[in-house]
Amino acid sequence: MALGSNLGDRAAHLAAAREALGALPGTRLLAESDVEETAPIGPPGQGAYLNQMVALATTLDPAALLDRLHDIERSRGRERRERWGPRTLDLDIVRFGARRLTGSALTIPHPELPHRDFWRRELAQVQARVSDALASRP
Ligand code: A4P
Ligand code: MG
Repeated sequence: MALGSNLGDRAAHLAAAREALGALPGTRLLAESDVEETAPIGPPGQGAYLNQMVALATTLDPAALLDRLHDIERSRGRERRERWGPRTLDLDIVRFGARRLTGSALTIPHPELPHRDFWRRELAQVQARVSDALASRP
């Protein structure tokens, strides 16, 4: 999952998202990447983003997870105005195991993954941390 914010208290939005994701039914937060500041992609005149990626284990299916993500975004005051416009909180499903979905409501893997260096960096970091966490389990 990718977390992004470029409006308001960006760090607080990401922290609230991590907490809300870990509290979803049948869901556990496995690992998180570092938070990084990135230049905005999209219409000009918006502020820099804080971005982060987290790994979840969940029994929710992708559609149910997406509904929950929208609830969490709304709880942080997210308003949908323009594509790639400024937002308090954006939650995207970047990968869902090995699943592939194509549709207007949900495309997995996320189509922007190949185009965003910061996502690929964060994904590699979070995958390494999931492996470390699993390897150090008693
Ligand atoms: N949707 C389809 N596939 C997915 C998926 N894998 N995960 C649908 C989540 N949602 C998915 O999203 C529109 C619709 O996409 C959702 O309702 C869902 O049904 P949205 O959040 O309303 O609109 P959006 O975010 O403006 O569009 P989109 O296409 O999701 O854009 P992205 O890729 O999320 O880009 N710059 C920096 N530096 N960092 C960022 O994180 N993010 C964006 C948003 C733009 N610029 C950025 C960043
Ligand atoms: Mg989005």
